[in-house]
This record gives sequence, structure tokens and C-alpha cells, in this order.
Amino acid sequence: MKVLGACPLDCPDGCSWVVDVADGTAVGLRGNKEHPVTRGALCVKVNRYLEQVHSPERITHPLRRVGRKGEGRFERITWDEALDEIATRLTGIVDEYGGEAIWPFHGTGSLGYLQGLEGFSGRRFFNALGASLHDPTICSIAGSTGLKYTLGTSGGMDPEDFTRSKLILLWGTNPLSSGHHVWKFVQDSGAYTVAIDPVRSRTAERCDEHLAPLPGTDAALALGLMHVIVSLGAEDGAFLAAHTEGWPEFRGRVEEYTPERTAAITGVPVERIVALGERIARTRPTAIRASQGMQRHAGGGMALRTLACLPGVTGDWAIPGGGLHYSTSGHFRLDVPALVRFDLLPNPVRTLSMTRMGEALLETTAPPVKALFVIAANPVGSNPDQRRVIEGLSREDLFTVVLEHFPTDTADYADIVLPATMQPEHLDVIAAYGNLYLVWNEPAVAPPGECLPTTETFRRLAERMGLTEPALYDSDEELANQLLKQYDIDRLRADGFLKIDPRPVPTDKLRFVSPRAAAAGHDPLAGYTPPADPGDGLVLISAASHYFLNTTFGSNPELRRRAGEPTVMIHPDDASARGISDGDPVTVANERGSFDAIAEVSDAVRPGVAATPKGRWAKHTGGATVNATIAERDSDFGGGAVFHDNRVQITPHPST
Ligand SMILES: Nc1nc2c(c(=O)[nH]1)N[C@H]1C(S)=C(S)[C@@H](COP(=O)(O)OP(=O)(O)OC[C@H]3O[C@@H](n4cnc5c(=O)[nH]c(N)nc54)[C@H](O)[C@@H]3O)O[C@H]1N2
Ligand SMILES: Nc1nc2c(c(=O)[nH]1)N[C@H]1C(S)=C(S)[C@@H](COP(=O)(O)OP(=O)(O)OC[C@H]3O[C@@H](n4cnc5c(=O)[nH]c(N)nc54)[C@H](O)[C@@H]3O)O[C@H]1N2
Ligand SMILES: [Mo]
Repeated sequence: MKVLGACPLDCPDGCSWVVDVADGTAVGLRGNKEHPVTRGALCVKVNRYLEQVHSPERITHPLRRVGRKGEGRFERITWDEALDEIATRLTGIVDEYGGEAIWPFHGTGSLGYLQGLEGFSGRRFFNALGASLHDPTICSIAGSTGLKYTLGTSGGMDPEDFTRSKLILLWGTNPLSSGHHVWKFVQDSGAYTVAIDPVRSRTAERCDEHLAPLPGTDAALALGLMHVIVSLGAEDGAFLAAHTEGWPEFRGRVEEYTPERTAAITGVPVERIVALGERIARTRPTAIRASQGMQRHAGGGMALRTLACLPGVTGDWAIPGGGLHYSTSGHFRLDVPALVRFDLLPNPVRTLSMTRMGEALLETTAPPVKALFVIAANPVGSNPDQRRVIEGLSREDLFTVVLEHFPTDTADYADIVLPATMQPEHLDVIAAYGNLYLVWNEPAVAPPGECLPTTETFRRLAERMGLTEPALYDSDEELANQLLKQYDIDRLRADGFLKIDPRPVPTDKLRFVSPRAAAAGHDPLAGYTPPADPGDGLVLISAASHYFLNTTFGSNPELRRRAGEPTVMIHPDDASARGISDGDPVTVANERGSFDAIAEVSDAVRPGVAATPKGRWAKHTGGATVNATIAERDSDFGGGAVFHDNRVQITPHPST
């Protein structure tokens, strides 16, 4: 039997897959050939998804902690015992501190609207209890907010239109590792390709040209390129007059960014800036693929806001194959309010920021966080400021429930661990963020042991707590129907995927001057915000690993083997200044924390920059990962994380 499903991972591609089932077991998993983006191919990680499903490490029964927090010692209990204990603890906490003392901490382990997605699954239950809201700030919020200021939406081009582009700028994005399916459209276009990245990534290696700006200086580079375009008189006057607001003011700002000044800020030579500006000036359509990487900086929101102005100056927004693609999420017409039902909240409640977990667990009062539900997240591995996250999770008075597949670094701090189903075992719906397809995930097999879908876990918990609101008991199919009212759900279910119609971009006028930004207390005019980490030392970028998906797959034996030891890449000049040779064990440290790695001396990073892949498990690497060095600091817009805006010292181990 073949069953159509959807990859649930946090990746732009949102693949459609086919599960082969024999005797009730999933025996094969491959990309759906019919899906125009998946085109039959998965990726180096998801090709091993069934190893994860059948892994002996998988958690298949409820567990209760018997050791100290963090030790990872648990005993098996029944679902009845688990539900009783959780219900009793929650009732006590709500009575004493109020519902806001409960924090449902959702991660991106599954992008399914029913079983995961940053705050949707189980939210009805938490609303009924008046629990704190969870702001998913960890991934892409700065860029989305910045784009909305310029475009009215964060949903940009349809990436399938890259096939019509003549010039493609791959800006702060590494699709060959972090979502490779878009690359086929780039290749099919035959366009001239330029990578803009402080690191010569897998993607940069394959492009016609690579510019390596200093991290966090992209908005200045964009302004400098627009300067060159305007100096040539190549701006699109008709587009500017008809479709934009604030061009005279913005033109003034563009004029400040001469190639010389831009070179001084970005570290990119004047002649390269001029040459690329000239190339953009003469090439229609020009498309930009920018993704989350470049906005993990103090000025990351402004970077996307200003980058989206470039196709406004050239008029590319009006040409098929021109414009910018960041995330397509804004194009979907999903009825999220009907799914999450915030109207069930008894009163307005506070919002806790995902990336401020250390602060929320250690400093927040009125009320303090007393109960934490971790749902499809691994904050010990993925959040900033690992030491403080661990300190917060170690609090004896904090009641922590972790819904998981695997014994992660975070699960080790749970009071109760609940076994969750994996994708072939539950119903779900995915809306890709790197293309315009909805993908349906039909359950293919029965779950192992006593694993339950997140939805079912919260239905049972609601019942155990005696909650009477009928909406808490809607089935998964009912939830899907409520979410997908605008779409032909029967067709979606039959085909496994459905292409949606995009909304117009910009939604009305492109705003160089944004009243919304001004109202939020930001510069009314698009511009450049410099990086903020005040430390000296090298800027450490911790971008996507080719072999892990955040910390997911972090314990897969073959992927761990292929990823090798944790490494930190450092430029030969920076290495010799520190007495470091290729292969040396080094310590990477700053005032927040440190981790150990093997030095990889290479000119694939520019001087002043170091790089290490994200996604390692602390328990495999001496108790700390790169996230021990990252600050719990907000980016300019939306309170996003600043993973790549991070200064560190790198020193050889004393023994070498
Ligand atoms: N294999 C794999 N795929 C993944 C993930 C993974 O962990 N592994 N993660 C998934 C998730 S959650 C997301 S959000 C996406 C993210 O995918 P991407 O947007 O590709 O994000 P990153 O990998 O963080 O960074 C991409 C590139 O940006 C560069 N970069 C960093 N700072 C700057 C800067 O200031 N300017 C410029 N121009 N470039 C900069 C990095 O060197 C890196 O090569 O990928 C998803 N796909
Ligand atoms: N240093 C550094 N850190 C980063 C980043 C970076 O660029 N650099 N990028 C950040 C980004 S972009 C993101 S999105 C975050 C992601 O951070 P997290 O949201 O913490 O994502 P993961 O680390 O993948 O952990 C997800 C967990 O969910 C579990 N899971 C998967 N599916 C399900 C399910 O259906 N049910 C349940 N109950 N559990 C499930 C998986 O087993 C896994 O342990 O990490 C961030 N961390
Ligand atoms: Mo992300």
C-alpha cells in the first residue's frame, strides 16, 4: 500500500512524500514524483526518516523522572498515571498562581498545523486554562516584519518563477543545504547567479560569483547597489511613480551610500560593488532569494526591509521572474483563528518570547513560570544562552512536561515525558514556506508502543481535568476542515498537494517610507542598522548543518558519522595570528559560555568571521554547544534571535 504524506520538518520545501506500507509497517519512504517542487527527491536527512521512526532510541511510553533534573533517568509509567499527575499539578498551579504560570513552549520540530507549528497544537486546551501565549521569535520574525513594512506582506515571489529570471542573487541563503529543491528552478533558468554570504557555502561554491560581506552589513550593500543603479539612471521611473511611496526621501538615503562608503562598511571591494550594481541595472528580470540566515542579526529586520526595496527601484516587482522570495507563508489563506480559538481565553494573557527562555524561567515574576510544556522543541540545543536555559530548566519548583520522539538534551530536564507520534502515524497539513503548495499528510501506520498525536494528548488531558468546552474535543479531521475552509480539501487529500493562488506583492504600494515602522518606533525610512554584539574577536556564524535539521536527526548514527566532529572554520590569517593549525582542538568562548571544536583552517570564511554548523546535542559534545555562546538579545524588529551576531574568542587547547 502507498500512502501520501508530507515532510513535517522546518524546511522551506514542504515536500510531498510516499510511504510504502507492508504488513502495517512503513517499509519505504520517497519523494512524490508528481509534486512539482519535490519531483521525487527528498534530502540527505529525510532519506533516513524511517530510521528515526524505527529507532531503538525512540520514546514509546510515558516516563517519569527518577534522577536529578538533567540526569536523564526515568521510569516507565502508564498514560493514566501521567495524565493524573499532570492534571493534579496543573490544577494546583492554576489555583495558586493563575493560568499564566503555564507556558506552552512550542518549537518547529513539526510544521504541521495540527501536531506542531510554533503554538497551534494544544493551544485550545491552553486557552481554556488561560495559559501564557508563546511568541515564536526563534526563526524568521525579524525578516517577516521588515518585509511587511516595505511590501505589506512577507510573502514574495513564487520561486517557481525563478525559471524566468536572468539574474538571481542568492543572498544570505544556502539552499543546497537548507532547502535544495529551489535550486532546480535556479538551474533551469540559466540565470547568472551571485551568492552574497560571508561564508563560501555549498551554494556559493556553485554560483557564478560570490561576494563575502561582513556579517550584518547586507542593508548597506543593498543601498550601495541601489546607489550604482541610480547613478546610471537605471531606476524604473514609471514603476516608482505608480507603485511606491517615499521615493524622494529614499533616493536621498541611497545617495549617501557611495561605493566607497559601502565598501568601508561591508568589506566588499568598490569594484565588485560597482560591477554587480551595473549588472543588476542592465538585467531584467532580476530575482533575489533571501532567507532566514541573513536576518539573525541586530539589524536583520531592517536588512530584509531594505533588500525588498531593490526590486522596487528596478521595477522588478512588476516583471515575472523578478522580485524577492523570502517566505511564502503570507500567501496562504488558512483560518488559523478558527484552529487555535483564542476566543476561548477567559481573559487577556501575557506573551512570553521563545528566545527569552532564560529570562522567562529565571527572572519573570507575576506570576513566575511554574509549569512548562515543551512541544516539538529542544530549547537546550536550539535556544540562545544555553547555560541560562539549563539553569532555568533545573529549577526544582518548575514542573516540566516534554512531548518528544527522542531523549533530547531538553527531555533530560522533564518531570514527565510523553511519547509523541511521528509523521506517518498521524494526520496533518503542511503549508510550505518556500513554495505555494499545501501538502496533506495521511496517517499510514499505527504508532509504536503508546505514542499519541499531540492533538490526542491534549484531548485526553482536557478530559482528565474535567474541561467541558466542546471545541477541546474536535477530531483531527474536524480541525483540518476548520483550518482549510478556503480550499478544496477533498482534492488536497486525493492528490496529496494543492497549489494555491498567491496574493499580490506588494499588497498595495511599496513603501520606502513606512508609517507602520514609524508607529512601531523605528526609522520611517528603510536604511541600514549595524550589527550589535559589542564584544571583540571573530564573528561566529552558526548556520544550517548539511546533516541535521536544527537538532533533529542529531542522534542519528549515520548522519552523526557523516557530520564528523564539531568543527569551527577559521581563516588562515586569523588562525596563524592565534597559533592555530588545521585539525587543532580549540575552545570557542565568550562571556556567556564556551564549547570545544576542531579547527578547520580555510579561506571559505572571510577574515574576521568563523563558522560552525548548528544542531549538535550537548550531551554528545561535553555538555555545551555553540548555543552556549549566543546572547539572549533581540533583533531590531519583532524580537527575533541574533544567532549569527555573535563575537567569540578562539584559542587552541593548552595541550596543542
Ligand atoms: N540541512 C538543514 N536544513 C535546514 C535547517 C538545518 O538546520 N539543516 N534549518 C531549517 C531552518 S529552521 C531554517 S529557518 C532555514 C534557514 O536556512 P537559511 O536561511 O539558509 O539559514 P542559515 O543556514 O542560518 O544561513 C544561510 C546562510 O546565511 C549566511 N549568513 C549568515 N549571516 C549572514 C549575513 O549577515 N549576511 C549574509 N549575506 N549572509 C549571512 C550563512 O553563512 C549561511 O550560509 O533552513 C532550514 N533548513
Ligand atoms: N546556533 C544556532 N541556533 C539556532 C539557529 C541558528 O541558526 N544557530 N536557528 C534557529 C532556528 S531557525 C530554529 S527554527 C530553531 C529550532 O529550534 P527547535 O524548535 O527547538 O527545533 P529542533 O531543535 O529541531 O527540535 C525539535 C524537536 O521536536 C521534536 N519533534 C518533531 N516532531 C514532533 C512532533 O510531531 N511532536 C512532538 N512532540 N515533537 C516533535 C524533535 O524530535 C526535536 O527534538 O533553532 C534555532 N537555533
Ligand atoms: Mo528556522
